[in-house]
Order: sequence, then C-alpha cells, then structure tokens
Amino acid sequence: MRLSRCLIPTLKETPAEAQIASHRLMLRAGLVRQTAAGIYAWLPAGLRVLNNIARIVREEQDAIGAQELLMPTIQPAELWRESGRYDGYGKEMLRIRDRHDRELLYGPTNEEMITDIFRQSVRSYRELPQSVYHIQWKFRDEVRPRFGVMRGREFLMKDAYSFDLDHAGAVRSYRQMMLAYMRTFQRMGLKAIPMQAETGPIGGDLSHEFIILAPTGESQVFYDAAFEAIDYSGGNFDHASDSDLARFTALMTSHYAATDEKHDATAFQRVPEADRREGRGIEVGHIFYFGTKYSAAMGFAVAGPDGAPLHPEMGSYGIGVSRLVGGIIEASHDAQGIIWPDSVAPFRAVILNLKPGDAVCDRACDELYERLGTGVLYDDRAERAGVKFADADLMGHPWQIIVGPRGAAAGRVELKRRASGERADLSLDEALARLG
Ligand code: 5CA
Repeated sequence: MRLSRCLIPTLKETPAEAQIASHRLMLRAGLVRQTAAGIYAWLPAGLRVLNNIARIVREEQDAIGAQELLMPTIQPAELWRESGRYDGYGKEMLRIRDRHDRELLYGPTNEEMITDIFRQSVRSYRELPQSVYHIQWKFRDEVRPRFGVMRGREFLMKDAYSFDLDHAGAVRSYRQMMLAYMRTFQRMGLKAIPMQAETGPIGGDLSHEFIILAPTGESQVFYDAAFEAIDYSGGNFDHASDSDLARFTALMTSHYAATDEKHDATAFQRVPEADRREGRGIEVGHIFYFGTKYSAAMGFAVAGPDGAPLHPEMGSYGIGVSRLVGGIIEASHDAQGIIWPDSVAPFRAVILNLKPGDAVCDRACDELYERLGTGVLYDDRAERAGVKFADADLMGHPWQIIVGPRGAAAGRVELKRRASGERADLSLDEALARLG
C-alpha cells in the first residue's frame, strides 16, 4: 500500500487521555480511534494486526481439532435465565429490548448459547467429545474502561467450549487447550505464564489465567523464569499424545507461578534467586473447567453407552484478541515507538523513498514495491526524510528499506531492522533476499 493513499493518521503529539504506552502508541501510530468510552474503531493498520493475531489464534485452535463456528453478538435473555446468570451478571451486561418488547442482551460470553446449540443438535455419547470456538465481539459495560483496548467495553474475544463424556476427557480437553494457548502466545513473541486462578462468574473448580509481564498490568505476579525457556512447538509436544500431555502438564505445574491472590511467599523462596520473576501482569487468556454446571442447569443430556442420560462435562476457554494488540505493544516497544514481532506486524516492511520525484529513487522504490508484493508499505509521501524515519519507527515495521538519491544512483539501499537497529548497505537484490 502507498502511504500517501492510506488512512494511517499518525500523530506527533502524545494524546493527553492515554495513560499507558500501548494506548499512546496505538493512537499515535494510527491503529485505532475511540468512538465512545471503551469502544474503538480499528483503522486499516490496526485491523491488519488484529487479523494477524486472530489468524494465529485460529491456526492453533484448528491444530488441536477445535471447530470454528460463529455465534451472534445479540442473545435472548431467556437462555441466561435458564442458567441462572441473567440477574447475577449485574450492570456489566448490556440489556436491550426489541420492538416487540422482547429482552435481548449483547453477549459478554457464550456458555449458554453454545449449550443450547449442542442441546438441540447432539443426542448420543457417540457424537462426543467435541470442541468449538468462535472469534466474536463481546460487550461488557465495565465501570472503568481504561488503557485503550486493554480494558474496553466492546472487545474481540476468542472463546472456545469443550464437551466431554467424563471428567478424564474434560481434563484432557483442558490440557490440550492449555498447550494450544502456550503455542499461540509463543508465536506472537510473548512470554505468557499460566497461573492458577479464581473461577469468578464463569464458575467451576479448575481455572488458569495466562499472564504476560508489563509494568501497567492489573495484578502483581510471581513466577519461575523456567517457564520462559520452554519450547511449546509441535516438535516438542504432540497434543494427541497422552504421554506428551502429561509431560506438558507436569512442566506447567512443577514451576512456581501465582498472582497476588494466590501467592505463597515461602514456596517462592524455594525458586533459585536468579530465576525469580516478579512484576505486574496482564491477563491475555483465561480457561475454565466447570463440569456439568451449564449442561445440568440447561437440561442438556446425551444418551450414554447404557442408554441412561448423561450431562456432558464442559470447559470454556477465552483469549483477549483485541487486548493482545495492546499487550504485545506493552511487551515490545521503545522510546521511538512500536517494535512489531514479524508474526503480527501490519506490514512486514516499509520502503522509505527519501526523495519522491527523483527519477532514480522512484524507479528503485517502484521496483522494490513490485517485487516485494503485498504486505509491504511504501512511504511515497512528499515529506522530509526525518518525518519518514520517525513515522517508520513509530509504526514499528520489522524492516525498513531506505532509498536515498545517492545510494539509489549506485544501485544501493539501506536495510534497517527495527528491533535491533542494525543497518546494512545492500544492493536491491541483496535487500530482497534478506527479506525472503
Ligand atoms: N467465558 C470465559 C471463557 S470463554 C470468559 O469470558 N473468560 S474471561 O472473562 O476471562 O475473558 C476472556 C479473556 O477476554 C480475558 O482473559 C481477557 O484477555 C479478555 N477480556 C476480558 N474482558 C475484557 C475487556 N473488558 N477488554 C478487553 N479484553 C477483555
């Protein structure tokens, strides 16, 4: 895309309303604009990041056999009366009446709706286990929306639901999902740590939060650095192998990790001092096992092997897709701006034409732009070089290809890696080869 024709409204000044780095940088880099308290429009570059994050989440859900579907944002109040959560959810739930005076709500989560869908469709134990997920907008009327997309009112969530015949099956689904989460965050360049958590309004007796470290996190966390060294990729753990899952679970539970609510100072002292990590944490995911809580309350039973009705055991599994955009920036930025990991960057590279209108510069840039194909941004604006450098650092493209008149005349460009600041003077062909 040519930057001169893009809706990427970067800002030089720091917006006064933004208290944390990711919020400031998302506004300054032209990723989002607020339209109402806690509600954001995703501008083209922001949407590209959001879609890249959603793609990684989707690939890792698909990889463990979860099926993608799409449930609506608007739900009938009736379903939530069946589970008993309609009144309990309180003011966080946005309640709506339609023209026939029927009560609706904008979904804050989907346990009731998915249980209803399974109740209508799945009749026999032979059809289970199954897991499903969707990536859909949620609304929670938070008292204090803040920190931009980190605590929004409207936000994008991946929520998955598992249905199993017995406790052992449900635990297996839970562990597979935990493995998928660690892989998902690893691919985004994040060090996410699973921590035992309270189950809150979702209910159940087993729950983990996935936390990344950032100074602006909402809770204090403590963990063993051993987590950061684990490689969760497919070669290391096969999600379909029970022994791999057991080895993975042993690793996740043998190292110390806790939020302040569950912190045990004595146990933490047993972690070697050099490996003790402590700081503020952002919750980017949360998983729950709650057994038959919803299937029993909503009368969902399948015929078991002996013909007797059986309430499936369930779990639900959330990832804050839009929160992750802010979370990744919190974990990866410097004084100049965002440093996007390659896997989620809106553009993998930017071409900086330092002298638009100069025939040699234009020709070199056009050739690079054409050969690099889509996914690359071309800064063809009639702006000073300083403005282009500052904007490129602010927007955080992993690579900058800098084309100036003197270099271009000699067939050379400068390639800069945003993360390390490393620069190389290369021919066009060499620069293209480096970018793969
Ligand atoms: N039903 C369960 C699992 S699907 C559930 O709703 N869990 S949750 O409440 O913990 O939300 C899942 C994830 O959504 C959280 O870990 C967090 O990353 C994200 N999230 C929750 N509330 C917000 C919010 N107000 N703004 C942005 N992201 C949020």
